Amino acid sequence: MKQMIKPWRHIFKLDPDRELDDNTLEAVCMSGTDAIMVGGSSGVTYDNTVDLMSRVRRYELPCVLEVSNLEMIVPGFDLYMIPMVMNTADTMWITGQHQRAVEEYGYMIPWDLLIPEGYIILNPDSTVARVTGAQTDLDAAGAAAYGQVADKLMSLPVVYAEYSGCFGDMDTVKKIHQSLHSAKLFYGGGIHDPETAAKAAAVCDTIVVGNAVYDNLQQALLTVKAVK
Ligand code: 1GP
Repeated sequence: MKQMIKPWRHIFKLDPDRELDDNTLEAVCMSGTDAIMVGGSSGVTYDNTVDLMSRVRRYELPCVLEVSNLEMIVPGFDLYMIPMVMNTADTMWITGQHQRAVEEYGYMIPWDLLIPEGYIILNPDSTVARVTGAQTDLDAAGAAAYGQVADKLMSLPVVYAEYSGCFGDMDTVKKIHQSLHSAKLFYGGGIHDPETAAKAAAVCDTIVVGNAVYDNLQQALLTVKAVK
């Protein structure tokens, strides 16, 4: 099952806390993207996660949950991505929430379906940076060192360079990518058209497109063909 993520080049990330009409959802799910990731940094609940999952389930593509709080854990996804924030001093976001989740739900966790992600949060103005207390003031070498901690010390299968809301510094992303040995690099942040998609895809394994779905659907859809 975990091999599923290997060839993924493109993912649309949908936020359960944001409205998406049926036509838009259909266009996104039929776009040729490799997977839908359900996740968000605020306002995500059990109810709105179940609702979005069941709507995505009408289509054949993989549907994965990126777990950012305990309330949103819903059974029935193909995979569960588990962020561990590399660049925070707040252990709640490294192992704290995870420990609570295992203590509470350990007996029913489908371990084979879990994929931990080493998150490197690089946009100081993003909600996720604020919520996790991420120390975003990193140069390329500093960010790449976190990538190596995730990959080589912690053996995490995915490193996620997260610029949520703004298009990042591609030199930094490239440096992270070059420093990884086994982990796959996901990049997300500010991809809003084919050009930004191609630039990001050139320096990572998998691009993640979020806001563009809500802001400019037609351009968002074009990001798929730009990288596949
Ligand atoms: C957010 O990395 C994703 O977690 C995608 O970012 O919303 O800026 O596309 P955008």
